[in-house]
Amino acid sequence: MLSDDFKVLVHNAVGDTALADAEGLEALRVAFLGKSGHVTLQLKSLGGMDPEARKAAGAEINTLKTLITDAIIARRAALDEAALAARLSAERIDVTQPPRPEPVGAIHPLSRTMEEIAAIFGAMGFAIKDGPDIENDWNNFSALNIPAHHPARAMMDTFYLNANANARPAVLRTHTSPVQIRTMLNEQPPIRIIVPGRTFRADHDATHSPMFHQCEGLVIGEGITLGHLKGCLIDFLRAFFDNPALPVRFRASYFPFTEPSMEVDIGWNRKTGEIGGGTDWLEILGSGMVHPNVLANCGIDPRKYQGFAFGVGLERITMLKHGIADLRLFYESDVRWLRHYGFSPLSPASLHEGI
Ligand code: 2NL
Repeated sequence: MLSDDFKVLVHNAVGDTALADAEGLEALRVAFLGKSGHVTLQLKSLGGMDPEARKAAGAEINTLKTLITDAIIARRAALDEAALAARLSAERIDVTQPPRPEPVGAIHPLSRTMEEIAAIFGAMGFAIKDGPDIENDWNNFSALNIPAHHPARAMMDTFYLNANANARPAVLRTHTSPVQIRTMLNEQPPIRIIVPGRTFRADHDATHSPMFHQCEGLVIGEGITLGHLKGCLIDFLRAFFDNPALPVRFRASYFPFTEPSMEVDIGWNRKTGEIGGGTDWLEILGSGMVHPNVLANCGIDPRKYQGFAFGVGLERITMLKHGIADLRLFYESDVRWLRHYGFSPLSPASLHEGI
């Protein structure tokens, strides 16, 4: 027979579960169901009873065991649910709240100019090429018909790497032309490419940086003429400066790698700085028909193929287009300058509504 004490103990404990927290609940579980808990001890005492009594007592102990076990499980579930509800309400987020203003980055004016040039020449069917900053002197000078003692090759003007008497000198490219040389060596005409990129010259003052940017262009095909060069560059300049009536002038000049060579000027007003107005001329790029020696150096037969090329300084046209006065600020990574002169990353360059 079970003692009344045990029954009272179980019924009181079941009442206590309603009040217990997680720790109290665990203490109750150990006190009744643990190795030497009340229920466990009662079950052990069955061994000393005769079979009839054992049957009746066993059934009763198990009923009481189920009572306390169920009460503990139910209370634990209620405590877990309350803890979850408390967390959910403490960590609540309002997904309908409008976003706080976040700082938005800006596209650097030089990057913007490169994107605009890519959009304009892309529409004319040009591909974009790039190549290494470190070149050999054949790609940078010799292939371009630049003679051995030309001033551009002097240590004063060009950065040489590993300069010693035995090694073939490596140079930081002084223009992007070596990429066009590589292209002519590796591909057959027709060729229609632009090459934007970093270039280097040993020059440093208010208007010159030792690292600057250029974009050169090259068109090679059968029957390419000066007329193609003029049409292409007039279209480019009018699109870039967003002025369909921009005056453009071609003026005879000299480069070792082109024959004939021409400098290209645009109309402006020297007093106000306005591009397209006034009666003054401003030099903007260099161009010419590719010299037959350059074609031959690259394995292209100058009797079969002709071409034109041009080169433009990106800092200069960017400063002119946007009224930027100081070249040095291009490279200072000053976010205040960038916020002022930079462009939204959300409206990339396109010809959709003019550049
Ligand atoms: C300038 C002048 C120019 C070229 C660059 C070129 C490249 C090859 C062959 C022939 Cl591979 N020409 N490039 C031609 C004429 C002028 O740039 O004053 N740039 C800022």
